[in-house]
Amino acid sequence: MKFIHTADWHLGRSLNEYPLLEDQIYWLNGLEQLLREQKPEALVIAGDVYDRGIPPVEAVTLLDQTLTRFARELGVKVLVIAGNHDNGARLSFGSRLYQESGLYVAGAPEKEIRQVRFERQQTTFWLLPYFTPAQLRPLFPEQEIGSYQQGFEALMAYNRQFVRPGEKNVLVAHGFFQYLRQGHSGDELLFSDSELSVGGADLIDLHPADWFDYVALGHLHAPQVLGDGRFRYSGSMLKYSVSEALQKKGVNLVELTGEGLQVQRIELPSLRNLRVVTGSLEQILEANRRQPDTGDYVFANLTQEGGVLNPMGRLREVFPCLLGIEFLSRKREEQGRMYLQDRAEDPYVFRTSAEIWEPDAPPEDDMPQGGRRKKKAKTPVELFADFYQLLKEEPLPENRRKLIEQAEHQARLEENGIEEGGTRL
Ligand SMILES: [Mn+2]
Repeated sequence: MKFIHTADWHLGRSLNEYPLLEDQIYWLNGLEQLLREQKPEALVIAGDVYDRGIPPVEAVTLLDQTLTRFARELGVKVLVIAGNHDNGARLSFGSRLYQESGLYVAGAPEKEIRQVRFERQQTTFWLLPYFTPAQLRPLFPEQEIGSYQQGFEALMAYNRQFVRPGEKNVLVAHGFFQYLRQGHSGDELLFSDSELSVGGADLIDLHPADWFDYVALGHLHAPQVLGDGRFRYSGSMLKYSVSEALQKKGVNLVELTGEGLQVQRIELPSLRNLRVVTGSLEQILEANRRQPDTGDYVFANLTQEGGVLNPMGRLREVFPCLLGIEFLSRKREEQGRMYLQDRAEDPYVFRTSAEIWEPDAPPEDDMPQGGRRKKKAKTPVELFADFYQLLKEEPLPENRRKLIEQAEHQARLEENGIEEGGTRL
C-alpha cells in the first residue's frame, strides 16, 4: 500500500496582508506532478483543508477542481478529515455521493470511526476528524469523557473490535498528539504559534493508538516523527507564520508492505519562500544588493541602536512582500511585533506597543478638576525624550535634547509663518 500523507492546507489563508492562493495553486500543481510520478493508491489530507469554517469561494473552487482532478483523472483515492479550522458538517456535505468518485470525507466524529478499506492491499484507513470532549460525550454516555485524552481512549477502545486480523491499519487524525514517555507530563513541549494550545488541555498521548501501523497526523505545522516512527505529522503545506521560516515543508510518501513501514520525505517546490533577515538596515540592504530578493515573504529583524527613518518604506523598496519588522534592541515587553495591518488599512501604518504610537491620552490632566489644576501635559520635547528612552533604553542626552529643542522651536516658527529673524512672511 502506497499513499501520500499531507495535512494543514489552510486553503484561503493569507500571510499578513498577502493572500496565498497563488502559492497554494503552485504547490498543488507540484503535488499533482508527484502523484503522476509516484502513482500512490491514496492521498491523505489530515485536517485543516480550509483555513476557516466558511472559506472564500476561490478556496472552495480550488479544492473542488483539485480533488476532482486527483480522483477522476489520476484515479487516486482521496481521504480527508476535518480539522479544527474546518466546519465538519460543511466539509462533509455530500460525502456519500463523493465516495463513488473516490473521495472520502469525515467531517464530524462518530462512535464507529469511518473506515475506508483497500481490499487488494488489505489495508484499512480510519478517518477520525478533529473532536472535542463535548462532541464525544453523547456518543459514550456511559463513560466519563472529561478530557481529550479520555475521549481518544474511549474511541480507540471501542473501535478495536472492528479490526480485521492480519490486515494493516492507518489512523488519520487531527489534534495535538504526542507519544509521551512514562511519567512525562508534556509540559516542556514546544509549539509553533500557528496552533496555540491553551495550557496543554488538548494534549493527547498516542499510546492507545499503538495498534496502528501508521498514524497520519495533522494540526502541528512543523513536520515531526513521534514514538517509534509510526506516528507522524506531515507538517503544513506552506510556511504559515514567521515562526515557521526555518521549517522544511513537504509531504510523506508512505509505503506499508509485509516487510514493514517505509516513509520518504518529499519537499515540493513553493512559489515564494518565507525568510527572516537580521541586521542593521544598511546591512540588510547591502546583502540584498549582492543577492537580490526574488519576491520572497520577508520579515526583518533590525539590530541597530540608532533611530531609523522609515524602515518599512525603505525595506519595501527591495522586498515587495515585506511581512513586517522588529527592533531587536528593545526590551521584550516593549517590542511587540510590528506586523502590517489588514489590507484595508494604510499598509505603512503598523502595529506596535501602544505606548509608542497611540496618540497621547486626552488632555484631561490639563483640565481644572474640582478647582485644582492637576499634572501638566507633556511638551513635544518631553514626549520625544520618552520615545527616545523607550527606543534606546537610556535617557536622552543633553546635546541631543538641545537639537530637538531647536528643531521644535524652528518647526513652531515655520508653522506660524515666522522666520527665525522674527519677520512675518
Ligand atoms: Mn489544526
